[in-house]
Amino acid sequence: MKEEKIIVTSALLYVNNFPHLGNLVCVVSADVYARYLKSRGKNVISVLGTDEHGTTTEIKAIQEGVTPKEITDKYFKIHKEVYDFFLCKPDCFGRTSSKKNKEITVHLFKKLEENGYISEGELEQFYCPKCDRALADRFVKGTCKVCGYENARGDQCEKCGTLLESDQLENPRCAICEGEVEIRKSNHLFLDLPALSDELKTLLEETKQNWSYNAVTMTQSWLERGLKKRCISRDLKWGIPIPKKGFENKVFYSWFDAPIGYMGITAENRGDWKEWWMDKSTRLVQFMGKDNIPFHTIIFPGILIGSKEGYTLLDTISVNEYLNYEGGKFSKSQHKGIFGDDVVKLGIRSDVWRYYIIINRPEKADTDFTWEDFREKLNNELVANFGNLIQRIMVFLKNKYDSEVPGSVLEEEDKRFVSKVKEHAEKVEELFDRIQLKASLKEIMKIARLGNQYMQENKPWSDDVPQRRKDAAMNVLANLAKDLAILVNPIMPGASKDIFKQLNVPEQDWDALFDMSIKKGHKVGEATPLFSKMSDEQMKEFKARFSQSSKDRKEVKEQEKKGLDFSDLDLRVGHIKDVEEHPNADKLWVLKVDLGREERQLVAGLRKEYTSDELKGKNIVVVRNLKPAKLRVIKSQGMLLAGEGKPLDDGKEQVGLILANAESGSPVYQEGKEESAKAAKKKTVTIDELFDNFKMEVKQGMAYINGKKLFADGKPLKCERVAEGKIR
Ligand code: B3M
Ligand code: ZN
Repeated sequence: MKEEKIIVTSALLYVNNFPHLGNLVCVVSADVYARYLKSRGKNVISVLGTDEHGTTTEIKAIQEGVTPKEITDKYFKIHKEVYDFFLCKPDCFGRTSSKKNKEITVHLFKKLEENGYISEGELEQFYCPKCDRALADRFVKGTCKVCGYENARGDQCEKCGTLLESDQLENPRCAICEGEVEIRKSNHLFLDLPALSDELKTLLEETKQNWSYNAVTMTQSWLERGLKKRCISRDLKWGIPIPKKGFENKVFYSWFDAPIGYMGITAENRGDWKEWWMDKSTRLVQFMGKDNIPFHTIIFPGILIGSKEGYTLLDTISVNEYLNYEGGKFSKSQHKGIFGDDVVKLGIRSDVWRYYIIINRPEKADTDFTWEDFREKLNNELVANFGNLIQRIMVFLKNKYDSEVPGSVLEEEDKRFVSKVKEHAEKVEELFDRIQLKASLKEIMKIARLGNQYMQENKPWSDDVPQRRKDAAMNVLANLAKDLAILVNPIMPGASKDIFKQLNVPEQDWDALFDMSIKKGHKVGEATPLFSKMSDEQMKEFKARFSQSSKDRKEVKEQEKKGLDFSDLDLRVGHIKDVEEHPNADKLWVLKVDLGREERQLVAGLRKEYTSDELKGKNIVVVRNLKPAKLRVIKSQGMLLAGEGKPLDDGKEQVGLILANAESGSPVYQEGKEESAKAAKKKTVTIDELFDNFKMEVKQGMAYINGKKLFADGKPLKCERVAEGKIR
């Protein structure tokens, strides 16, 4: 018989942000399960990677003034480092923006079209006349009619969680330029899910015994309510272009190509990818968070079934609920929670995090990360129970036996102990098989507790215990350490490796369990503790560093009051395209300024100092994140920088523009701090904040902020007409 093939996948995390501990639950779980299967000698490949398309990336790119590709490259690297740190070792690792994924996505789309599962239809959609683009859901912001939140996104209100239809969004505006939007009609493509619903029902019925409860209920309710045609095109630039006439300016919805990414990533890594993915007998096991369910149980299988090419379909799905942080959601912008990049720096070994993620795995309900709980589980379980047992075994072998494993005939009580351990180990196996990872780890910890008890009963340190008893017990315990290294390997591969090394035996797989292969006379290696405890102070320090309790929040607020720094300012080079008189203020010009990716309207009080011809065509500097204001009814979206002071010849005071010799859109940075231009900027800065926090001057004709010279594209900013003065 041919050996069964198994593919294990973890959800492909969005690559426009730092992954937090909650995101890592499914990544680590998939890795644990794949490692377990490998230890069992199964024929398995694990797939992991990054989800790179979609609106969030495109918006972030616009905000940061870089290309979506640059954003994804930057975060792809960060994600890779985080997965490495967490010892997640996929066999196939890659990105949904790869060439292979494009090919496969386009291929599947064409098959779906051939088979009649794609239709065209018109959608009413927001359109920004100023940006000249149709606005995909998240490019629209407005006030949520349900809760009144003013910055609700077009698809969902982040505050109350409501999924918004476009008519539930009051006062809609463009998320890029904050301008008013119109409604226009736009042509889109739809996947005919209703036509696939019978086959999707069959898939559910045939495999649901392998699905976690939350996946079954949600999928059932989707199917019962009746599937709708699903729009698979988007008016975005960043994504996989749709190869169809009339859709040249559109890309696939990122949830269309993201799950196909599992195949794309396999193809990136292995020439034989079709042998895995085009074989109905391959078992596909998928791990993810609960918000991803219908995409994996309905849309992705729908795509695969509709292609009629016989792809491997979902067999087993393990969906986790959310891991929250100290009673709330993770939020990088609020400095709330632990993010992958922080974890890497804390000096706590990866296995501890993996242990904690699994022992606290949100399987049936959301769970909470708290630093108290983390410390307690680390100190009282991992160190005091598991680590302690291994440490005691190793230290006794060294001190009492000169590092040589003793041996003696096993007696009744030893055999009883071993068979009890075996019972628990069978449970571990059964629970791993059912992907009950948390319960499985608890069972392993029970074995360690039994080991500690057994050692306590046989007192290898005591002179009152007969030597043959002590020898038998130490032999059993040395073998137990090896068995624990095998059992715990999927969850804590680092510690497992260390135990094998300390025992001075090669790393072993599941089938070596209970083989008693460590024999009398075997020399063991050095004993070193596997984990160390976290002190109360350390815990408190971490807590203060990462949580925003109300006290911390106050501190941050105060800090904000203390001042902004240069990296909070978003200064850009802008090209003056057009100049008009302000209709009702004779000191003001209304400028149209090109900022590279967008155009802004600025009202500037320069009519006394500059003619419109003198302004037109100049490359100036704009504070891009200045709170928009209305100056005599005309909206001003930013402020230009001008100097005011004495000219070179020491003549009369003048006003002169700060000019840049760089392309529009280029970020402005302080001398030697080019990197800071890429930092996340404060959302908006008010005029008062600007003048209260920054010392802005002109010295020898150059522009300075807080004593540092300003640059754009490697060249210093100059002030025309003014040599010494201030910037206003
Ligand atoms: N990127 C959602 C997430 O990061 C989404 C998963 C895609 S799986 C193909 O949680
Ligand atoms: Zn706009």
